[in-house]
Amino acid sequence: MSSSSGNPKSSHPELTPLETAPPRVEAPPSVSGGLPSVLSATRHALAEMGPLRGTKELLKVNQRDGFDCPGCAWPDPDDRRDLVEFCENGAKAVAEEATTKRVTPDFFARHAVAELAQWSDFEIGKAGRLTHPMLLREGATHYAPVTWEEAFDILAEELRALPSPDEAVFYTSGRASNEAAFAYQLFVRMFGTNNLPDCSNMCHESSGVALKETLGVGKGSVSLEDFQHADCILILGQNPGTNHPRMLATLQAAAQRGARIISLNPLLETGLKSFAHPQKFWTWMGRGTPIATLHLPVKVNGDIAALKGLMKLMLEAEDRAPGTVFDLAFIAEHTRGFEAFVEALRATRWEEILEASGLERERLAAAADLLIGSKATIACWAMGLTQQTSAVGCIQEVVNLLMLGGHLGRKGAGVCPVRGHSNVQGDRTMGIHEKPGEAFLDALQRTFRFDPPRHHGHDTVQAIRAMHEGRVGVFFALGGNFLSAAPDTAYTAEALRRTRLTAHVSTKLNRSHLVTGRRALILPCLGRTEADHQASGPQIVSVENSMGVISPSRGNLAPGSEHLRSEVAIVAGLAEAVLVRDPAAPTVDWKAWTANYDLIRDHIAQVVPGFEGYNRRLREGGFHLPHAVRDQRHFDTPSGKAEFTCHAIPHLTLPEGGLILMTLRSHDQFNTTIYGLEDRYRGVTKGRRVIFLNEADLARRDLLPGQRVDITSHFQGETRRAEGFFTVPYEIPQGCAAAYFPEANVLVPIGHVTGRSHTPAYKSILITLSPH
Ligand SMILES: Nc1nc2c(c(=O)[nH]1)N[C@H]1C(S)=C(S)[C@@H](COP(=O)(O)OP(=O)(O)OC[C@H]3O[C@@H](n4cnc5c(=O)[nH]c(N)nc54)[C@H](O)[C@@H]3O)O[C@H]1N2
Ligand SMILES: Nc1nc2c(c(=O)[nH]1)N[C@H]1C(S)=C(S)[C@@H](COP(=O)(O)OP(=O)(O)OC[C@H]3O[C@@H](n4cnc5c(=O)[nH]c(N)nc54)[C@H](O)[C@@H]3O)O[C@H]1N2
Ligand SMILES: [Mo]
Repeated sequence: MSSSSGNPKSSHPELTPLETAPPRVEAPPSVSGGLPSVLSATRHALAEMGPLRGTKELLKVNQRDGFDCPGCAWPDPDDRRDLVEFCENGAKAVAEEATTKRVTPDFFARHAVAELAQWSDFEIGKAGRLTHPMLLREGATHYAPVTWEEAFDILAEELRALPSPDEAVFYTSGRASNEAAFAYQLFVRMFGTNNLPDCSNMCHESSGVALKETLGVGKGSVSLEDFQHADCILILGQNPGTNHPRMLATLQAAAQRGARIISLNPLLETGLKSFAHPQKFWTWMGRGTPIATLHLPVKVNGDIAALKGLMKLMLEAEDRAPGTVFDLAFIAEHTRGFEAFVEALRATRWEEILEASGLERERLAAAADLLIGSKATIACWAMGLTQQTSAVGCIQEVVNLLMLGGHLGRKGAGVCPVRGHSNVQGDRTMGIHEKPGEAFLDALQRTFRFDPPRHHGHDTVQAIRAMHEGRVGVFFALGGNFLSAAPDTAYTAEALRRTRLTAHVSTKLNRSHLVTGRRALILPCLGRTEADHQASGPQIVSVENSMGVISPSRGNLAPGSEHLRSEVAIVAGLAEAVLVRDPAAPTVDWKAWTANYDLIRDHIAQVVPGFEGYNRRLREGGFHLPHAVRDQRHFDTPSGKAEFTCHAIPHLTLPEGGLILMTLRSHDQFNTTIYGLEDRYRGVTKGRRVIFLNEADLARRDLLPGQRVDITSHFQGETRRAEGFFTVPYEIPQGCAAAYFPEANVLVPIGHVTGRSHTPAYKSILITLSPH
């Protein structure tokens, strides 16, 4: 197979257009946050919302009576009543949603779908909020307005006509509230399938799999308070300055009281160099607080080797002075597999470690010293680990490292996968999962008296393949931008085109609305910032952050249009239209659920452990879900112990002259939503179609800085191409390259997934370059 992105006019509506002018490139700044953050946030807020709405909204983010930030999943301090937690990228997320611009039926009448596809993702997003349900009829060139009833009828007609419920796919992005997510998965299972792929499949799935196997719980084991007690904090494959800016305030406080912070990342990200809290005026003038004590510039995909190097050094120190490095009591009482693990570690050769990690032994030794000296270590990670070729093994090596020192179920220590979307963790807790657990299904069966399907459904990559093979008639998405977030853009586009109907519940226009099945629906919904008024009065929803804390969220803005419906109301409307009523069977009163979300929460409390007294505790401000490892040092694995595991160092065979490419986020985007064209912390502005390369790699290929290149990816004899990327010389290990998501997604082979989590290996793509 070979696909290419020319980008070129209408023949490739799925791809982002080429950029003809080169971006501006400067040296990256040495301090993050500070005044530039405030200015950037203010500019976005003013441009989208105007002065009044803008200020009002920013003051409501993450406050007890306000809404949960639609940005990332980093937790809020427990007492947030008198604190306005300012965050530049949170402000942009709010501005993007609370914009006063509108995408009306008139907009769709003026712009054909084919024309919109020529716009950049930035331009598409800036068009504004969707206002009406819209239908793209078969063969039509333009979307036209429909009523909600017509929209539900079309969905019911198509869904009921399927030969099997398994020929429908129901995707979820991680912004859906707990209430919407619970109602949605219930509807989908009553309809008869577990085809519930979600953005988690592309995100932290590897963390869930890795942690469940070794520790018995697929979630992080630390709370925010632990950061006040940690001696050492590892930040692995994560760029918090951009993607979790509020985490920098936590890290700053830790650094100021003397905690050591180690960054393992091919890039020295600006947020990890130094941070000036945008709210603490006196630090603006200064140089900020240094964050990372030590930076390890690991090669892309070299983390297993690096972690083994660190653990080998710890083992050598333990051999020299037994009982001083390892927590032997913890290991004996709570773990299994220690001897085999140590044996494998001893057998791992230093040459292999140094070659695969690209790190010097001295640097590793400096980091190992910090780890050895730490009584409480936290390991944080994000996509730099989860989207590698051996992601599950890599995360399990992180677990090994913590177990050696007993850093689990101890104050100031533990695992901290830092989640992406603001409620991605909650959606999973609510049952958005293509492989639901038996206990969860049993609880659904008991509570709602129906037989939920027991066979597993499609994850994201399987869903794309099934669509491509013509085995799916209807693709429905609760949020997100499936086309642009998924791997292998051209393949995914073809997959979507082969369905009969694609339908998206969305706040804003995106490329997934432009590459469709035979028919397509856009169902516009309320966002987090907007007041949700139903028959019983104003509603609150709830979300779970990255540390298992459930909080209420209440929007306060007037809805962007009178035709918007809440996600709960849309799911309920869909269920009423689609599910065939058996008068004898007890059914869900979907209308009552829509009228009063308390009823949904009462049912959640019956099905999901940890949600007893849900409504009461939510109104008291929220609550922590129990966590067996954190609370009781209990490991819910089959053996009842935390498991040491052994993993080989992965070796990728590069093509001649090849590089390994990671795809990542700029400072000015939220996933596929492009806020602007400024990657300020990497010094690149006014353009996104860039590829970051080591100067030696440029020279070796006779390429100049700022020259345009075409990128070819290689996988099992297949090639894929993306054209017209400007080279940017950058401090990145030799042999490695970086480009932005979603521009580079066309290069990610559909079959290139991490072993057991089936996550696309977005961070390990084998490429070659040629002049454009
Ligand atoms: N403003 C903003 N906030 C966001 C998002 C956003 O797009 N914008 N997205 C949200 C979502 S859904 C998520 S999942 C998170 C994502 O948050 P991150 O995971 O921080 O996002 P990425 O940009 O994918 O960057 C990952 C980091 O991994 C590093 N990396 C890449 N490959 C490797 C490797 O092989 N080894 C190591 N050690 N590091 C590597 C990169 O250099 C980069 O610093 O952020 C969430 N928050
Ligand atoms: N190459 C590459 N690809 C990646 C990644 C990568 O690092 N590299 N990261 C992956 C990761 S971690 C993730 S999480 C996925 C993200 O995948 P998705 O979650 O599918 O993508 P988003 O870009 O976050 O979705 C944006 C759209 O969501 C809609 N939206 C926003 N707010 C709401 C809301 O409140 N309700 C509803 N119903 N809709 C709303 C808007 O219409 C907006 O256009 O992408 C993955 N893709
Ligand atoms: Mo994510």
